[in-house]
Amino acid sequence: MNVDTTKLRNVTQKDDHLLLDISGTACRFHYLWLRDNSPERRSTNGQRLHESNSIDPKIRPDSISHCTDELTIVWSDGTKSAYPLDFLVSSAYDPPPGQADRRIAWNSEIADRVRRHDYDAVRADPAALKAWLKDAECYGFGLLKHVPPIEGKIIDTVALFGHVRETNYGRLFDVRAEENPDNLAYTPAPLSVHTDNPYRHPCPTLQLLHCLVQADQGGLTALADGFYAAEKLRREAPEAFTLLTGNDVLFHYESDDAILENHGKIISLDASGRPVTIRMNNRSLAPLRLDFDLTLPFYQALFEFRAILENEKSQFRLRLQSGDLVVLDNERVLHGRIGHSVGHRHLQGCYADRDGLVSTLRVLERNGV
Ligand code: OGA
Ligand code: NM2
Ligand code: ZN
Repeated sequence: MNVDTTKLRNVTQKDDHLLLDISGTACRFHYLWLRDNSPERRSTNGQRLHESNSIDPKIRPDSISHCTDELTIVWSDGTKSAYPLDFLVSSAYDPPPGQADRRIAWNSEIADRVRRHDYDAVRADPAALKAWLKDAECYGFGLLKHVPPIEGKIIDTVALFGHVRETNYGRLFDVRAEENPDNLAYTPAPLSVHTDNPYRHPCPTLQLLHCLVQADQGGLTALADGFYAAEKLRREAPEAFTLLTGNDVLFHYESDDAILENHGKIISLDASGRPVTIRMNNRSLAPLRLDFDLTLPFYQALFEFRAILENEKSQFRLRLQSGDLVVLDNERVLHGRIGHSVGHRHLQGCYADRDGLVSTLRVLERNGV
């Protein structure tokens, strides 16, 4: 509804609600809801200044008046509320609002339109920062070029939108081949696409990887959109989809100084059935302990999902160059390493929180950047 041309035409009092005619559209609001959401009882930052359960659920208006852009109610408890029409339109719940979905699913075809953002531009120009963060929100990843390939620069990059999430791996970690690796990550071997740290609770929602030294050969980075793959699985193998969305698995990690466990669905759905969280990490998936009769079908479902994710047609592949940095939604976009890396490939990584990134993006949007 266009708020500028929208008019409050008529108001009809019903038993427990008001029926509004807003430019010809009928829209209902309960009295309890109206009294609870009275703009007068909100602070300027939107915080409610009263306890909702102190309101009599049977509260009724004593009198109602309106003009084309405001509704005014004097309540039976003696208080008065004035509702600007734009507030009523933007908060309407009849019918319930569809959830805005900013996510754009992708597969290998994204290669032609992936934007390479520039570190200096993102640091200096809020519009460039916004464009990079928006990619992270919509596609689940954002690529930055020309981040000086200096140890620790990744920490300064996180500061552009939020805070580092420190874990048992430290504030940042190095990914390079080591003498006595305790993790497949620290070898030149390929890594199947995965999300990091599904054994942590809560699981870090963002991961950043910064390339200091690129591989001479091999060691390509593969990214795959877990939401795209989940929808493809739902269409092509609905039984597999049901198994992966309906059963918890356990992820486990153990080292000298940490024992970490968390469980959850490989694909979690929100209340409207849309994928919200993907957990996938072959290295740290604990032995399955499902019902005996579910075990083989579950393996099959897992392999079907992995086949989609590992198919080249689902992946965006690139060789990270020195100075490249990628921010990933670690509950959506899986990452992996393809081919044996040759040379002194060296990445630094760290974790961070998605809500911090989205908050920075929203503030930029609110400021009209
Ligand atoms: C990891 C990892 C990426 C890479 O260590 O978990 O994903 O390209 N590394 O080495
Ligand atoms: N490293 C790179 O989540 C994982 O266990 C993947 C994480 C060791 C911090 C590896
Ligand atoms: Zn990883």
